[in-house]
Amino acid sequence: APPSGGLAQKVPQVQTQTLTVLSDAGLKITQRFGEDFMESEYITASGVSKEQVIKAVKEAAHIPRSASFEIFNRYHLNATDGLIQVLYYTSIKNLPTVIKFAKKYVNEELLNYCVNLIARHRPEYVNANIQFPSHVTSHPSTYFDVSKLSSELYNREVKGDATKKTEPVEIYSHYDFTATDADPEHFVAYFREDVGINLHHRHWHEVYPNHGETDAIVDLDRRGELFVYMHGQILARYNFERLCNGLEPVKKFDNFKEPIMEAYYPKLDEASDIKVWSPRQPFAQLQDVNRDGFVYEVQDLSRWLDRIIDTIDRGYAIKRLKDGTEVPVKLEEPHAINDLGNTVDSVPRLSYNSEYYGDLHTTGHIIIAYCHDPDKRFREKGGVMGKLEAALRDPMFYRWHAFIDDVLDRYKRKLTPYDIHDREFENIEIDSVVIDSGIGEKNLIDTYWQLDRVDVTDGVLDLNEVDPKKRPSKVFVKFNHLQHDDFTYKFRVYNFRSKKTTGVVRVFMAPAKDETRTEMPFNKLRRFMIELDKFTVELKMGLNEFERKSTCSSVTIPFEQTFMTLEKATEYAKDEKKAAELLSYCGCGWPHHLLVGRGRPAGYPCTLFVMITDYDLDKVPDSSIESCGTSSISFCGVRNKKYPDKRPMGFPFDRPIKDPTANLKSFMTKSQLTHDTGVDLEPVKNMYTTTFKIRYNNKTKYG
Ligand code: CUO
Repeated sequence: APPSGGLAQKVPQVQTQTLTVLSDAGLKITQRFGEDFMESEYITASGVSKEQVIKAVKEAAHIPRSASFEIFNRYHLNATDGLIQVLYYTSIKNLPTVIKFAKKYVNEELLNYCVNLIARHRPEYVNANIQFPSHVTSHPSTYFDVSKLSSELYNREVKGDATKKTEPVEIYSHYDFTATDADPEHFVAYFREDVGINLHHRHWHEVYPNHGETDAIVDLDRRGELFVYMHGQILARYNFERLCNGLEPVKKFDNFKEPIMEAYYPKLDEASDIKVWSPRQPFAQLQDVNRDGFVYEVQDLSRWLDRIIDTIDRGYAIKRLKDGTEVPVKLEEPHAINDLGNTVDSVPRLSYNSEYYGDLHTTGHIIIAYCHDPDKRFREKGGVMGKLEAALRDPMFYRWHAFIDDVLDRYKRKLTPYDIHDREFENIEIDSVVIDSGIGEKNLIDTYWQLDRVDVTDGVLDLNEVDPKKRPSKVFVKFNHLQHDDFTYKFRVYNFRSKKTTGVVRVFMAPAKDETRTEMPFNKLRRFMIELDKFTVELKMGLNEFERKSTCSSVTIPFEQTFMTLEKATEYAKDEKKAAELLSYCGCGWPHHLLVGRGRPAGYPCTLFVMITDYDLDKVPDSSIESCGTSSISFCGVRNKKYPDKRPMGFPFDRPIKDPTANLKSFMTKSQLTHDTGVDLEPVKNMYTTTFKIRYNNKTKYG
């Protein structure tokens, strides 16, 4: 039972709100499963003491309930360490009690984060393929314009008859309600403000947190490298979208004194109307932040940056050991990119030296999030850059991450280019690859808008508190998002070996030309390369003709998974067969509706690149690249297993080639040279490239 006395008096009690997002599907389902598991074999013998629970809750309660919990804010994160450990190690039987107890005292968003984190990591949930509902279903006002909902419900209350009151409510959230095309940045708002990509981003950081004392949660295989790769891929995709819309690629933000031209007015709130996110006007400037008990200095960004650049250039890091001594460590493959990613992010437990290299990435997020009111003289809340679930909405997210990406790419630029042994899979030849979307013309994909709806009942009505006879049975939000036709890749591949063999097929795309309508040299193009798919294929001797559906992509997850409701999650949890089918089914993954970018009405020319590598060399013991899964192994790995591909992430585009003028075609020759200088220009036949078009239709289909 919860203790009485000191703690209870210090912390304000929960305020009851009916029409805001009070109910938390994450918590609800944990309680439910907690009860279910009481009877099951999952009961663990281990547990934590009552004193440990109280200590952890006290620490977490230092963050006021009225605060907007920010995952990029290390003061907030420090407060979660104990609670995460307690939730991770307490027995499943006691979990509901501990959560209920913490809920009384702890900032709700903070607790939600901790619960989600353990939901992603506790073996009991992971092994049983337990799904948790999507954050949008419990917090719709964070993603949609739900302002019409209260008037809708009020009108019913006043005008409606008794029967009407229980009918489902449907409100429409316009997809571009935050600005107009007078602001060129708004051309790509449909991408930045897409609900699916924001959900993916939040989920990714819950799967790969950068803080905490629990190794099982933090010290995950190739975490730092995946941080670099996944965010790099978001940038490549954003740049593709910008080029489709006639905008230049995003400009990195590396001059901390420069005014920020890009404004952002989010018009959304977090969970309740008292936590509205603040806008940022054009020409804002970074300033030291000193408010709410936390201090961040702009100068620190420059200090840490210099130290990181110095480390990359010298090839040695100053590693701090547990006993406090410092030793030089050589930056070597394959570990260095992972360690650098963890150092820049930064993960105190995994950084080379968090005292020396600081916290470059997350501090940037927070300083940008507060630049409109750094000392709180206007009592303003933070901007979206401090929040996982909304940071991608802000144009500054991409400028900041283009900077971070460039810092880490500096290391990649120092690596020896791949030689023929890295690139070639001898006697495997790709004859052709064709994209077929079933419209007659090959190598053409159509895009358009799709009207869909999501069930947010759990997020807007606390069902336990409202009389079922008086509340709508369901609440839906209708919204538009970009969509593309499903398509199939058709492969013809020869295996000239003397036995059958397994290959890893790696599929990428990029814009055919840059913003100046010029073909890009390889060393520029490589950072525009978008991973579309990665899968294994058995190649018999001779000719192999096989197909792969776009819906199988190793990067994306299906719509229903991005928008998983509590109802669906519960249904899956109860049906063992279904749960088994949905192996590794989880909300982390790029939304499938954005597998490819928007294109242009006349058809936007793109480059398709395919490479087949040797599975015997690439495979990872105790992990696997699924043949056609519903999870995003490329962006999220495999739950509680090793990252399933031994190659550096983004291979073969993760590092430059020697000749700065060489293009993709040259990269695909044995010598990698542009001009015939008497050396071998023979093609590497396990690689293939062709062009295709994405045709944008400005019309809406119904989902
Ligand atoms: Cu995901 Cu800056 O890391 O947002």
